[in-house]
Amino acid sequence: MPSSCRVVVLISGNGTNLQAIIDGCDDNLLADVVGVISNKPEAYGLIRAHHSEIDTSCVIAHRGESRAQYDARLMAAIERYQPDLIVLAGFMRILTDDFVNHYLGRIINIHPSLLPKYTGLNTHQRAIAANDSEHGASVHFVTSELDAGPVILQAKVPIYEDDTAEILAARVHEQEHAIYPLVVKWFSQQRLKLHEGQAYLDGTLIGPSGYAPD
Ligand code: NHR
Ligand code: GAR
Repeated sequence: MPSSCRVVVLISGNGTNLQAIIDGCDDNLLADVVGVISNKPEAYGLIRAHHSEIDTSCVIAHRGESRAQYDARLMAAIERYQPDLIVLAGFMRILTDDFVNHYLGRIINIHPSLLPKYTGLNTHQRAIAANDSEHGASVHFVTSELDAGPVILQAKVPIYEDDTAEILAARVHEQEHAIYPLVVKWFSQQRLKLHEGQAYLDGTLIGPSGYAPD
């Protein structure tokens, strides 16, 4: 990445993480969101992209289409932008192994839990139901094993007694908006690498709970 890192963001919904990344890219000129792709035409994140004059595409799943067929169309849409980095930001479709392996080391996700806890969906409700005292979000490299790629950075939040899933989600979201742009910046600075299934920052192995300064 000699000049600015070209970033494509995949969304399905509101796009508040997309917004945080757009705003972060405006502040540091290392990364540039060159395209936003949604699998849902009604995703509000598409409007956010328009407001920032970022090109958008929609890749809607056809009835009866296989996951491989969908992912091939998604890949074609992505390739038009010639990205250096693919960012999943509330993208709600599981991706095939072929897709993930094509972009291995260049695709990251933010997941609303302290991985490896609570992979999959409804994470906030599950953390409350388990009586956990803390919860959070994890940015990780995407690998073919769902939500199991190496963690890059986590943020923790407390869970209080009266929390509902909505209140807790809002607390987690605020932290997501802080950590995701930071990870995009590290990647753009070429400080972040995936090597043999493990994540490294500045050549140092990142531990299982993500980067933590000494
Ligand atoms: N794909 C692979 N291969 N690996 C990962 O780690 C991935 C991935 C695709 C998306 C995001 C993930 C999350 O952060 C993500 C990580 C959707 C589902 C899901 O069950 C699960 C995890 C994630 C995203 N999706 C349903 C499906 O059948 C649809 C659910 C819906 O539409 O509401 O694809 O949590
Ligand atoms: C975020 O909380 C993200 O962690 C989560 O969806 C939200 C998207 O919010 N991702 C998943 O649940 C992936 N399965 P946003 O659209 O406002 O960025």
